[in-house]
Amino acid sequence: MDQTYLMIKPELVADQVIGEILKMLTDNRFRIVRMELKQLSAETVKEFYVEHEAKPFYGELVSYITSGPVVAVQLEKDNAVKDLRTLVGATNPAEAAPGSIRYLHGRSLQNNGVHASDSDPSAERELGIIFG
Ligand code: 3AN
Repeated sequence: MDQTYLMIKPELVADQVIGEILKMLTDNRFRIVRMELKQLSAETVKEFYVEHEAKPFYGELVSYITSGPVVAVQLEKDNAVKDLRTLVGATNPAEAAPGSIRYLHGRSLQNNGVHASDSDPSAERELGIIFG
């Protein structure tokens, strides 16, 4: 079965909307196989977002993701990566499809609520970094 990684970012954890997001996952037939409330270190987040290392927003991205605990979720479903990206919506909440997680819960391009792996190799890499 295909696997993917979802990360509920600190602002949504702080706002207690984890339950709503988990319900959207299970309503869409994702199976939660592992889940942890975790404070990530700067080292872990830098490695996780290494593809953005040269971008102007990298420093801010690292401080934002380490600003409080995230909920790290390993999910299983046929076509997990593609189906989760669809449920999550576009990176910019202003462009996310109505009903998607970022449409409902994202606030800005940076504070867009959740992260979802963008390919099978990314999912494997990200699950390895977060869960070891
Ligand atoms: P996605 O999370 O949809 O795969 P990426 O990988 O392009 O999007 O971006 C990773 C994270 O970096 C985003 N979730 C967002 O928090 C932040 N980000 C992306 N682009 C920008 C930007 N132009 N300005 C500020 N933050 C950004």
